[in-house]
Amino acid sequence: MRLFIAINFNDNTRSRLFDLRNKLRSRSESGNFSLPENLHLTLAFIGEISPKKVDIIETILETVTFSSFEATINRLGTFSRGTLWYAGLHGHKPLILLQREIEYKLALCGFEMDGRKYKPHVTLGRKVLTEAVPWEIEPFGETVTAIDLMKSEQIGGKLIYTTLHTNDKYELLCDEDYAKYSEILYKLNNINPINSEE
Ligand code: 2AM
Repeated sequence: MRLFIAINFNDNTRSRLFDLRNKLRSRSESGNFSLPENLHLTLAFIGEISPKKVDIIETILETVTFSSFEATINRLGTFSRGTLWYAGLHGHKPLILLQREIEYKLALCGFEMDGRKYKPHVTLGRKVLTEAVPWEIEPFGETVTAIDLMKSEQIGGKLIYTTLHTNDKYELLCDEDYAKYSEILYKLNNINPINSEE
C-alpha cells in the first residue's frame, strides 16, 4: 500500500485551488492537472508499506498533538525544472512543527523518511508544458483541525486517494502552552538526524 499523511481542505479552499489549477491549465499546452478531489497538502510521504503496518501508523497518527492553526496558501511555484506546478503555503510555525512531529515519530518507529527539507505545497499539475511563469495570487486558506492518513492508488489510469484514518483531536492550546510545546519539539528535532541539514 502506498500511504501518506495529509491535510485535506474544506470545499471553499479546494474550490479556490481548483480555480488556480484551471487558470494554469488554460495557460498550458499540456500537463496532468490534479483532480479537484485530489488537491491536498502532504505532511509526510510514507511510501509502499505492508498493509499489516497500517495499524501502527494509525496509532502514531493518534499520538500527534496539535493545535488548530491557519493554513495560508500564498504563492504559486514550480519544481522539477518547471514541470510540476504547485500552490505554496506560508511556512507558519504550527504547520512546520506539526510536520516535524509526524516525521519524527514515523522515523522513530522505523519508517524511512526522505530527509529532504519540507516545502509545504499543493500540487496543481505535473508534466506541465507552458510558457507561463508563476503569477501573484491573493492569499487564502482555512483553519486546520484534522490530519489524515491517505492511501494512494492508480485505478484504471486514474489517481485515487482514500482517507484511511483521521486525527481530529486538536487541542486549543493557549499561547503559553504553545510556546512550551514548540520548545520541546524543537529540542526533540535538534537530535533528530532527519532534520540535520536544516
Ligand atoms: P507531490 O504532489 O509533490 O508529488 C502522494 O503521492 C503525495 O505524497 C503527493 O502529495 C506527493 O507530493 C507526496 N510525496 C512526497 N514525496 C513523495 C515521493 N517520494 N514519491 C511520491 N509522492 C511523494
